[in-house]
Amino acid sequence: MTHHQTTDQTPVGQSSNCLSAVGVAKLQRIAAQFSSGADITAVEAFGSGNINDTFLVTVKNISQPRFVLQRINTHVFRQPQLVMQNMSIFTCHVRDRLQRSPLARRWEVPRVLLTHEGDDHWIESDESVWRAISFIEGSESFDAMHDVDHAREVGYALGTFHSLISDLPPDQLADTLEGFHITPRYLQHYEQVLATTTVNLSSEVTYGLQFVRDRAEWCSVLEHAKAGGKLPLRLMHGDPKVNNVMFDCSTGKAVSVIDLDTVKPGLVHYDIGDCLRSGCNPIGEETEQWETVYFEPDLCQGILQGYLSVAKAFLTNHDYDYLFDAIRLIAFELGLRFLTDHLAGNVYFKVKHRDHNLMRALVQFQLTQSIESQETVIRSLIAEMR
Ligand code: GN1
Ligand code: MG
Repeated sequence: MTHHQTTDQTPVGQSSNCLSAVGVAKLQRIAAQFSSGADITAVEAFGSGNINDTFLVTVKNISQPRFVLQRINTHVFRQPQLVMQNMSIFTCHVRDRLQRSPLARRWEVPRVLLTHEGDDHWIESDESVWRAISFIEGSESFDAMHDVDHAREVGYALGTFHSLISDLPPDQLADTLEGFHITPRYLQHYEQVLATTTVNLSSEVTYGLQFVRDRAEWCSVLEHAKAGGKLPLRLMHGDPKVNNVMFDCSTGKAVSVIDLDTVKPGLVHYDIGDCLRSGCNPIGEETEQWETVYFEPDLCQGILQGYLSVAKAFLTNHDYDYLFDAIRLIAFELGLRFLTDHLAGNVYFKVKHRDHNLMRALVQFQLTQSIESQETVIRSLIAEMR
């Protein structure tokens, strides 16, 4: 069990002890920019994101004793102002909507905290970019799901998230990460990196290369459906992995989806695929025992039931037709992204050791294979829910 609000991390390729890398005094000074004058009592490293650096700040303030401080990874998010602009448009829209038509249960939207000058981010003298977000008190997140009820709640959370933005026109949000989840673009980049890599082509790497080759043609499936007008461009979360869903500590109900960096135009299929690839892998994406990874169809059914209890209202027949491909594709795509980063020398995702991204790639490929081998079961449980 974890207690983190995950989001992405550090300067590209750096390993994880970001607290000592930045320095406590400097962190306290940056945190004070967002604390509205309240004294800072603690700053600790927080969460397990792969891109940004995340800290939990404790302040002497009874109504809001904690907030989340993050250094935005500007190698990944090259226009951090646009990320913050999207976040503001999103949170304003959802707050307004919830005020007009409240849900029958607790639902929270993270708040962007402003600096003393009223800005939504702070630029340090070393040009690092920082922002602060409210901590959802009395909530927690989990890296793995315990049971089908939990899975239904995760699905409900994603459905609620999509439903609350279904009336916000996609063109109102900027594209803050060009090419994100466009699988054929990742494949193109992979081929470029492969042509010049100096990484040792071990048997595991060779296995990965063959795995990609065998699926290269199919991997444009969602992009083709989008280009052919079958799947509409909508707003998406972009990264709804299972530990980005917050649960109320006392009721055990989902209360929020956090990590709003990649809320932008895209396909809801990317989100459904990402939620399922992270939620239905009980061993988790960081295991070193990649051969034992499997996709659990009961959890998949639970997530989809929860999701569809809300999303049935806006999904089309074509949307259902591409659900299986979405589940298979996003696991494969993440494996491809990890393998590419391994071949490139670990320049995008934070790593703890040299072969970390290779291990992560093998985990996602094993998951993809498990999804493929259960195609009939997964397709029939989708068919039953239509
Ligand atoms: C990254 O940093 P984090 O954990 O929130 C990545 C996601 C991946 C995820 C895999 C912007 O998210 O796409 O699914 O790692 N985010 C970005 O754990 O690339
Ligand atoms: Mg993220």
